[in-house]
Amino acid sequence: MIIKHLQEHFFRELTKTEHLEKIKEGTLPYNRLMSYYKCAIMEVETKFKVLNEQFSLHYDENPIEAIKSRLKSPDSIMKKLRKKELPFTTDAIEENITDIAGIRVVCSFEEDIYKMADCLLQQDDVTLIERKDYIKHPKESGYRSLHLIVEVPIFLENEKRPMKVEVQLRTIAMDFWASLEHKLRYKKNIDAELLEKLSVDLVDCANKSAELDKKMESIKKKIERGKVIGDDF
Ligand code: 0O2
Repeated sequence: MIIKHLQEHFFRELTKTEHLEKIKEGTLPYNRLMSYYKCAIMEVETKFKVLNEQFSLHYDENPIEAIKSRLKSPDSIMKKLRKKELPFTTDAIEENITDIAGIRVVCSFEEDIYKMADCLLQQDDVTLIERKDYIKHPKESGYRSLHLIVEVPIFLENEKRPMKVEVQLRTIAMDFWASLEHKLRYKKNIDAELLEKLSVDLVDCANKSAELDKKMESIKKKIERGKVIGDDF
């Protein structure tokens, strides 16, 4: 009786350890890949910080207000793989999901967005994979931002590895709008009629905030011209 009990206990412990080993084996390549994406985020983030520093030194202006970065969560990765009907493998992740590493660059003015994007893309270790201009062509929701998928090398101990990073560039106003709209998009159990009404209100807000961006930029340009000419404007 005791022997049987011990045998069962031993077997349970054995399967527990085997299970743990299997999980460890499975998560190692995933964790490794995620750490590569983290390195790629650091590389691109540094590029933007350097550009901001240089603009501050040469032109006495800071085109970048904030830089935010995130690694896509395992949950969101799983959802995306399922949606695309892809296997849960690191190869499938790397080949098909381009926004595992995400960087959001928030600028004060629209022209800074294009300036920063051009400066990044001019660098000889940056390859443009895809560009989506939702500022010139806003989404139906009202969403505006410039999206770039770029590939940058990360330098490991014995290897140089190209990694994809999604860069979203937007103004403060675009960012403010997108975070509010994001709240609505992910709100569960919201009444359909209210959802429709709020979506219409948000499109209206997006148009107004685009107008505001334009007006502020035109004032900024007049101030700059005024600085050079030295008279009133
Ligand atoms: P999260 O939580 O920000 O990561 P994709 O689904 O990425 O393969 P798609 O639809 O062509 O393909 O990508 P898109 O539209 O170029 O960019 C997707 C990302 O842009 C989203 O990521 C959002 O961050 C942002 N985005 C796009 N459209 C909207 C919008 O209407 N409102 C807001 N608030 N953000 C938007 P995720 O993965 O959807 O979400």
